[in-house]
Amino acid sequence: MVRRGECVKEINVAGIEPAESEVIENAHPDDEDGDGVITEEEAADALLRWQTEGGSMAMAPRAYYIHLSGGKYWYDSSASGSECWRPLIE
Ligand SMILES: [Ca+2]
Repeated sequence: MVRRGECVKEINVAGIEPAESEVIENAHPDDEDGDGVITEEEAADALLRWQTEGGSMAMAPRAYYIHLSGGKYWYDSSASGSECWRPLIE
């Protein structure tokens, strides 16, 4: 007899590899979903915020630079300020 709530759970095949939506530590402030990738949209949003709302002058161009370098980045705790976020070249 099968009781309610005991149905077989779906196996998440995508869970075998790190999901792209995984939130990383020390995400760039302009990485809106914190997934370790600056998308074109996030880079554009960063530049827009910088220009219209007086956002960080260092962070927005950095976000755009990371986007142009492929989007992925890593956090270098030995650097300072916006330099901490470095493009991840694969
Ligand atoms: Ca992102």
